[in-house]
Amino acid sequence: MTTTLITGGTVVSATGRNTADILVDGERIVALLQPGSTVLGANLTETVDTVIDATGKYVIPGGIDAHTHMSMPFGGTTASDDFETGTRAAAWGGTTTIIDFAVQKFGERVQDSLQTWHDMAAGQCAIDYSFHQIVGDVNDESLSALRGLPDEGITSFKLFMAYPGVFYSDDAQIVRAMQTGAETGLMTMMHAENGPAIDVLAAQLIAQGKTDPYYHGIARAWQLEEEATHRAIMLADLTGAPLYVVHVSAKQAVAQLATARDRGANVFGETCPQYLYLSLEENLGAPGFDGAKWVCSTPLRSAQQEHQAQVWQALRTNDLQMVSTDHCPFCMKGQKDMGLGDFTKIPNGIGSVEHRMDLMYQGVVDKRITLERWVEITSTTPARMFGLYGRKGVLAPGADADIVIYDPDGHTSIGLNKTHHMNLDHSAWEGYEIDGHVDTVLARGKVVIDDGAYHGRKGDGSFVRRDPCQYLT
Ligand code: DUC
Ligand code: ZN
Ligand code: ZN
Repeated sequence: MTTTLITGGTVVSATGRNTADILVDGERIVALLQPGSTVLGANLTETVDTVIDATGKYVIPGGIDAHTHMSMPFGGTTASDDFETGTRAAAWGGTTTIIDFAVQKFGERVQDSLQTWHDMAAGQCAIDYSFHQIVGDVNDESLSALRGLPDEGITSFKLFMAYPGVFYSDDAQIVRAMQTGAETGLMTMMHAENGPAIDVLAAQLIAQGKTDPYYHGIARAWQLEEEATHRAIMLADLTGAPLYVVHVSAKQAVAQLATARDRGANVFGETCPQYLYLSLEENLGAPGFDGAKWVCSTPLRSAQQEHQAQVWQALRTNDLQMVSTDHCPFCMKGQKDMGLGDFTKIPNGIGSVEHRMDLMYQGVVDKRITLERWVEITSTTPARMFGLYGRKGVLAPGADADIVIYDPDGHTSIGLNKTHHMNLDHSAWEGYEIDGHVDTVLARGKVVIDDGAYHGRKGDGSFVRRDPCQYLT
């Protein structure tokens, strides 16, 4: 077993920071020590295999991105990152675990879809991974299959109130699935947008000749996110299901979640970097077809309506608990351009898996969140939310040695194809400058990123079985 000592860094957790050395043996952390500690009279720096000097840097638990879609089939095409390229890019950005979505399509068995995702990921990943289960066809058979998910190490499933005819579940299906989830100890994850209403508005806009990417954001109006969020909360209340609302973007949806949480409901919400930084006007409304880069759902919201500030505030006050990416990349050429002349045909999704840790660190620099909250919303809470805490999301003896050494004096220019590692012909984040830098990444004890180079291999990452949500009694 290889031993590694990370010395002199500021170890940051969700609750505080202090100077400590971290001793890693093989894949696990074995001790946090006073700097310069000796063991049986010997200085550890002389006895371990590798010493990493983290002086002047932050040492944090590896990022956990709980919402990615590698190789996701969508709108007649497939997300451009597969498990190999997507997890390697994640590692570059300081993310050491992803939770992706196995997709049950209409007419398919849940078990078969899960097996398909296992087959796609096995032996391909640079970092550890797990799955949520998308249920795209709620029926007696799929509900029965949900009951078997905990035995597979999967403790969450996702429903869609959007995309009629594709992934959509109606209210009757949602109630039945939530009842099953509540009985089985599964977290219900919800894409909360009123899909049938969106489709009416979208068809009307197209008929009026309003075909540009900008109108994607008009069709998917905030009222339809607020309404669906409210309905999901009420159905969760009715059935006793814990609820996790994905990719929250509208301030009105945030308010719905806050109200439910204030009365003690087991309701949680995530947002994504795009809803904190990007907007309907500037991005979806970019000249020509460029706005297609930012077509994702829920959509970017209007800067004039101040959604971004409210979403940042909700992150600060824990009305929203965590930040995932909803990484679902599509190239402009050959994929997004399927929607030239009709925004409804643009595949929905943005690629961000590489940039989440940096983009959220910029929130620390800009004084929107604290350093500890950065760790909490990107690692510790995702671990707790999805049953990984103890093994992931924390730097403590016994935990996996998933460790990021982050340089607050470094700099990251996010940019063009040549300077990111996602399988994308553009960047939705081109031009973003970050006042910090991911220096070194250890994934289960192995240095996978250091000195601007990737040292990992596909197959380094393994499937991780999850416990139920650790916020629930
Ligand atoms: N939203 C996206 O932007 N892409 C994939 C699916 C989704 O809900
Ligand atoms: Zn979604
Ligand atoms: Zn998604």
